[in-house]
Amino acid sequence: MPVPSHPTRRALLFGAVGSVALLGAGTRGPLRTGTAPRPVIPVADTAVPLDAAPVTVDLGSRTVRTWAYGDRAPGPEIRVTAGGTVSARLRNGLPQETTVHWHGVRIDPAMDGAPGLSQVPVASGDTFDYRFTAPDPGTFFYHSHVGTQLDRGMYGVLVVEDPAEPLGYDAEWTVVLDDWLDGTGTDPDTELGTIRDTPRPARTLRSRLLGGTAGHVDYPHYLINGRTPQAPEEFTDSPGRRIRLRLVNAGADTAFRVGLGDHRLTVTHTDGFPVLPVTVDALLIGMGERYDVLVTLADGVFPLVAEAEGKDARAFAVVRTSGGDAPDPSVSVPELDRRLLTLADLVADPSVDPGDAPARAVDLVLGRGRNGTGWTLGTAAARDVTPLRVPVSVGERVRLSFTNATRMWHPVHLHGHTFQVRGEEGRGPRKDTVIVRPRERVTVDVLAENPGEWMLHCHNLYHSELGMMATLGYGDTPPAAPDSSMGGMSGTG
Ligand SMILES: [Cu+2]
Repeated sequence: MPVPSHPTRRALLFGAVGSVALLGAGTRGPLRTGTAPRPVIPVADTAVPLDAAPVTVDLGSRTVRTWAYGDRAPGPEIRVTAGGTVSARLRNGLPQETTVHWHGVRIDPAMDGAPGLSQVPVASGDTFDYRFTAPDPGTFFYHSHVGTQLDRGMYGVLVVEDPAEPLGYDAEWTVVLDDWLDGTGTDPDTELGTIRDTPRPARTLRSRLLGGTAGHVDYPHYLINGRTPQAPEEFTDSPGRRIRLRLVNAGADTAFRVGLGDHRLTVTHTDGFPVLPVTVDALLIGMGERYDVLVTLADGVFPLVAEAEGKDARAFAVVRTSGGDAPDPSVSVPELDRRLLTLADLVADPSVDPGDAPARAVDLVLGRGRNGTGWTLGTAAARDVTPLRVPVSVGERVRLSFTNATRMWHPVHLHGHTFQVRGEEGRGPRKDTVIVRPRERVTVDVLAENPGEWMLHCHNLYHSELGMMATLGYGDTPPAAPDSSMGGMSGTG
């Protein structure tokens, strides 16, 4: 059994037997390392339990009442080998309906968890079995797609392992970033009401890197793997070892600038897909994005910091390869202000770049609603009209251009696909979530290989709930019946 990297996280192995062998000592695959054994449950062909319920979770320095999958957030880490089957049983113990969305996975629409579009939401007290093939190796995650549930504790990581992993590394750590307010005297539904009713907040959170307003919510806590900076996650290994960090931003309204004191980061993947490796000091990760980086560990005790961009606060963890005191959570990390990864740095590995010219182009606008309230995603002529139907045949490419006509950045996410970002000279990474800053225009090519109706939305949860949500459809599937509440992230209002 592997030695896990998180003391309290449950890792669940299932699917192909190869995934178990990959993690076994003495095999080609990397070991997971850390401070204490983590239970690993080999459950070949057995569903992973996702028990959505109100619980009390321990954030380290305090406990809070929230909703989560099991007794902590993040929920169970699910691992499967590419080509294998993910099988998870959602039991809805919440007082309202829910779904699970498998973010970034090229998935059967019926398993995508888009409420009111591809799935009837799972009622309180009911059970739903998610079962699908995970076609691509990489770092993914799962989360509720109903209402503001994502901004409670309703998320977890899905790692799809490559049976022929080309990267050389000794161990891997999962690093999940989150912004937290639930159970601290407020909750996400209360925040949603405030944002809806006061488009101009008293205190403006601004970021030069994000080109304007950074977010709406000044959260009381920012977390790495569900821990506050006062009681941080501690990753331990040995000097000289090469570690793969799988970074996931599961936040609702916060971009994080990530750096590791006295180390550089070699970026190898974004949103699950490989890029030509690029070495930087820090990177910016928006909600819904993932980055995989390699670090070679130095000798000492180091701060792993995720600055809540524009919010004057941070998430924090400790990386330890020797004895000594842990750094203070407020320690200065010069790497954060050195060479920062940009989108222009990222070029898809040639093995995943689709290349061909698109058959159709669709220009989309990220905008504000009438009178400056709410948020929209649509065409210039009809900014808040959905669904969008694209007349392409399966196998053709669609070019989507996103123009940001607002004063705030938006991480735009497409379900069921990854897209080729078309940056300078047409080069860029494969992604499923891409940051579009104010006044920026970002172009992506989508291979139309998964016909159906798919959600296309801002991954700022409050923007999608307030209308920055569209559906994109192609193929023979007829448009979904309009749902009166499809303007939000949920189908339920
Ligand atoms: Cu947005």
